[in-house]
Amino acid sequence: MKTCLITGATAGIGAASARAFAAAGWRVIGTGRRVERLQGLQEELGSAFLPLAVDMQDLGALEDLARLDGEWGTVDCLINNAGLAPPMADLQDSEWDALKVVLDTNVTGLVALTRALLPKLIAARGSVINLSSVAGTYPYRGGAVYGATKAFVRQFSLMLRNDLAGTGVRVTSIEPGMAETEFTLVRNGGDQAASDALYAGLDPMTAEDLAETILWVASRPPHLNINALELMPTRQNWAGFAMNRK
Ligand code: 8X3
Repeated sequence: MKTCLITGATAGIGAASARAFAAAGWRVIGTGRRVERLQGLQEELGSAFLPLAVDMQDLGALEDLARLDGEWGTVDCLINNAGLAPPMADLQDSEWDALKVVLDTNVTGLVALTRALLPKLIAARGSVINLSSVAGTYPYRGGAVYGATKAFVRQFSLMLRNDLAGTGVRVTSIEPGMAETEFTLVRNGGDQAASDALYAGLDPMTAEDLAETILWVASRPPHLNINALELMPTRQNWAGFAMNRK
């Protein structure tokens, strides 16, 4: 039986992935900050799920996570899902504390955990699946730091493949557009009405859409590496260039 480690398993794409992988016969280590959410998943998924309270900003906790041994000591697939966006704001109007949490979580924590887990992943000839975003490729106003962290995740994924050449470890960057999860709620400070308004009439992707995709990527045969995968709802596309006339 294979084991995957999913960060940010408390909600959204992470929780849906935990369910999808468990249903496909994987054992799942799920991490997050909200312990009661993880316990709820454990009640649902039973002994196939190991909940671990881990904050991606706590580098010591990430090292401990990578040192897990015994029954849960093997990791065949790392799903770096934990991530968030600061409130939409031009950088000149942004709050540093909010940006720092995002940088620490989306970039520093992701790199630290991946690096710490590589010996296990190499031993397992496993895979790393990183959650980037379309925001890493296509700029929009008010998302400079968020988009830049996701561009980092994409390029980190591609270049990590080079470092891992010959090990059999596969690396994928998943780049979703609009998916209706708690993402927007977190971004806008908990305003459910604003989140509902953003997704209204858009038929956005769901956490389950993404979980199915991630499971599909993880289930490809060992000779096949999906480098990057960009997904959008059919009703989302590109806005073009803005002009600022004098
Ligand atoms: C977020 C994607 O399209 O909502 O990662 O900016 S989008």
